Amino acid sequence: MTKDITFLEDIKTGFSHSPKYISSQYFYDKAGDKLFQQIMNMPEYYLTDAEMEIFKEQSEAIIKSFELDPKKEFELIELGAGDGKKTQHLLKALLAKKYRFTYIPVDISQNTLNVIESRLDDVLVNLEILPKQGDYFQVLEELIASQKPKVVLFIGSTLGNMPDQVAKDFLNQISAHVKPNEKLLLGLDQIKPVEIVLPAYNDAAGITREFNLNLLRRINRELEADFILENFEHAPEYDEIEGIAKSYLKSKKDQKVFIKNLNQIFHFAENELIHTEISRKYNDEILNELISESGLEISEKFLDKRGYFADYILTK
Ligand code: AVI
Repeated sequence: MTKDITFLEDIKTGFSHSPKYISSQYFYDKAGDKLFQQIMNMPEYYLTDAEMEIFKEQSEAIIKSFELDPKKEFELIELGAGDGKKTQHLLKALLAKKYRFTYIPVDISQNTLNVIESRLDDVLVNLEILPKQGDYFQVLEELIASQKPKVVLFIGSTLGNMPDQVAKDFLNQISAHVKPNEKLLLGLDQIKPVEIVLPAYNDAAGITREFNLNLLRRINRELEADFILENFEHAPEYDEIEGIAKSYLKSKKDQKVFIKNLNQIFHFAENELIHTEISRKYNDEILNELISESGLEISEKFLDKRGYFADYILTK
């Protein structure tokens, strides 16, 4: 209920703003979760394959970089657990090396946690898994009292969906929840040419387009609006100097849309844009600026063979 009111208010605020926007957190309803899974399988969406390759081929070196005491049990906490396909390789390597640890995937969606738990139960029988549903920092707060050392994972370049100031605050918060020498493994897509990045946000099969338009479908359903989806097009952009991909929905014509639950009509001019997402790309300099006040430092960096994606090890 609270969530619905927030959605309603956020849409009102975003559509009353110039330029109009919708927060990218609203992509992820049931249909959006499914579409994102499909995006990850698209040939143009290199991010997943690149990070998968790092986990598949460099898990042993990653584990070394954690600088764990093999005699001590530890907690491996994954923020925004996804489907576990990438993490699975790291977990497997840790088990093979006889590390004793509890894997704690944290996600706001219980459904996501159920999927990951059943997947991992099937492939890694000896894994101790303790899924936690809820807000990342609430869960980290609960775990702060634990005497066991922690390694925190935040992969998939999810940080890139936050504006830099928000990302900075987020990293400061993570740092506040870990002890000296504990590690954060942070997966970040790297800045690269537009010819590679833009297709990842505009796949030929049109899945990302559907993912973006699903926002309007969701507003229609949950807020009783009358968006005609055909009247909007998916319009992504990427500026390789700035290193930020931006997604928009563009109004194909001058039109009015009624949102019943707000009892309000919104006007969209021809070619008017609704901003729906940023996906920042990084380099070491940008990351160093983001962590400059956090007490975290880059201690290692693992790249895929093409140098598209990096998993950084940050140490407090
Ligand atoms: C979840 N996140 C890192 C994805 C990204 O690449 O920004 C979401 C996404 N949006 C469109 N395609 C994928």
